[in-house]
Amino acid sequence: MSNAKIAKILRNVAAAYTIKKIGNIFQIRAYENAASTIEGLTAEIGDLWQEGKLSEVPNIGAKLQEHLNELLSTGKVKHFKSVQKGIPPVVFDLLDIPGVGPKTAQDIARMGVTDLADLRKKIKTGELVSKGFSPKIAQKVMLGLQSLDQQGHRMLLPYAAAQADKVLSYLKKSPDVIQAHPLGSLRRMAATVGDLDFSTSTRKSKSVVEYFCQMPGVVRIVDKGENKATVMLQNGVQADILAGEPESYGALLQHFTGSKSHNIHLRIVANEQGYSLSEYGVKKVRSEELIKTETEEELYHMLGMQIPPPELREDTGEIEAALKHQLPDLVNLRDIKGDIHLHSSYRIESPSHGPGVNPIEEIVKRAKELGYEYVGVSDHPPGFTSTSKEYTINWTKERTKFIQQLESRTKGIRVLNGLEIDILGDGSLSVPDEALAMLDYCIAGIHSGHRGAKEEITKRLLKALESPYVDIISHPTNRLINERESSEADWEKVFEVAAKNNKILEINAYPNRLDLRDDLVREALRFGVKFIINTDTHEVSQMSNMKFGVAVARRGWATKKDIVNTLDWTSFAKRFKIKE
Ligand code: DGT
Ligand code: CA
Ligand code: CA
Repeated sequence: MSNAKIAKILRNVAAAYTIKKIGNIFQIRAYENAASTIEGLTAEIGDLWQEGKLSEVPNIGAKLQEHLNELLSTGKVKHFKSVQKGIPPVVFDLLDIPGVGPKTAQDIARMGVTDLADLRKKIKTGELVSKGFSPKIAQKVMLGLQSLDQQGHRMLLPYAAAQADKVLSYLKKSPDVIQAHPLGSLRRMAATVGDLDFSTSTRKSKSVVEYFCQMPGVVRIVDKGENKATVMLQNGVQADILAGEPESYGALLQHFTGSKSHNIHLRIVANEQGYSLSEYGVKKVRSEELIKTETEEELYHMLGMQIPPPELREDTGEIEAALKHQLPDLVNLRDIKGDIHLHSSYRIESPSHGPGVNPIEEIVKRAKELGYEYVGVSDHPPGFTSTSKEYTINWTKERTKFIQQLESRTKGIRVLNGLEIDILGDGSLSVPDEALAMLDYCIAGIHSGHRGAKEEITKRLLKALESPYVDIISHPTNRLINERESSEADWEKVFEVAAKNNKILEINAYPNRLDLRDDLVREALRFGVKFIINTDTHEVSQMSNMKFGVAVARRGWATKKDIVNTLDWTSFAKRFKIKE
């Protein structure tokens, strides 16, 4: 059972609780949070279950573990069934439409709609409206249906990487395979990946293709030729292989890395120089003579270019820059000196935000293992909306003391005291200034009303950027990949003010966020905006997601000097006005 399927089952339970008005808000949130967590996992939940590691997954409590155990061993859960009893199944399909909640879904079901196709028809023909359904809502539902179509089923990058690793280790076991690489959008580190692409260098293309098709987990061979094949895997992932001779492996790597638009442009450049490029090698157009390109480097050098890092190969100027030998020196994972958006299990009383799994001490230990010079814990504080001002101030005081004590007895790394607070509906902050003044740094983010009008979102962000206490804006667009679109805002204005006020925008490395998006990173750089790459970890193993955030920065053409957590401790402390 795929992670997406399990997440959907949990969301259905949350919806059923809401529809039947059973359970409380915390139970409903628990199911929703578990679903989001599972969607963002790198590993298959079924694998974790088999390895007895369900308890290590954040947001999955004891009761839920029991339910998942029943689900994965029997295929169904008695409790889920009883909760959903009496609700027409179509309601749960309708909930997949963006913008359709339990109430609208029920209204639509009551009109006799049987499935999504039927709904589409009944809106188009006007049947729904003629039966008394609100024309305004019908129009909204239609838009939702359209964006549902566009969503498709693209994999999150870390998930794709983990699945590709399995295929790759299988390929490398074949004695006929000289080299094997995962290519396509995965090598370019795009935020989502449509299908997996593999290249192999071999003297025996046909037998390698055969070997690939016999891989455990292949449920269907979609297409098979002499040197290539496409298969469908058990987990619903499609994988392509392209095999070639070692002498022209460079051309194969280049071709199958893409992107398509990069390739098309590169072929034009090659033609202008009298060459013809293809996945099979490089030829001189006149003589038809094949030129050896064992490596990708040889191929690009032959064209008189620098080698564009795969992350840049989207034909957005990298070919021109490479021809002029003016490619930027992109930031690298090894440049990163700290991670300061991390959630711990420190006592929080915030009904809308979940805590992390691990105590602060474990986070610090992991940060040391990663070789960081500093680490910052940024829990969600109790906000104005849930508690009194005095309570928040006292809570922050106590936590500050706790972290300062931990810092004073910790060697080899600096431990920083931060919080991730909310930018409220009117742009004000969820925590009083007296509390913010105690912190080493403050991250502020929008955590509600993401679908607000462009002007509203812009106003909220701009107001937060004017606060002297705010250092960083977390996950600025608030998109959740495959779930929620980016909020709309006047990004140019936001970037202009961020740069002017010396504020930092976060590149959030969490798998289904990767936010600020790569295209906006590039735009923000033009305004001189600085970034920080954080993992937004809720369980320590997620601290390894840093590389995916770095990939976003690279895809946005960012260099080391654009990213503040590449600074060493002394410079970082100065930047944040923290006592050294
Ligand atoms: P995806 O799978 O949608 O995430 O994106 P890609 O980039 O992995 O695309 P895919 O799997 O269709 O193809 C892999 C690479 O093969 C692509 O990045 C470039 C190359 N390629 C595919 N189709 C064409 C084409 O029509 N022309 C050229 N020149 N290259 C192509
Ligand atoms: Ca692909
Ligand atoms: Ca492909």
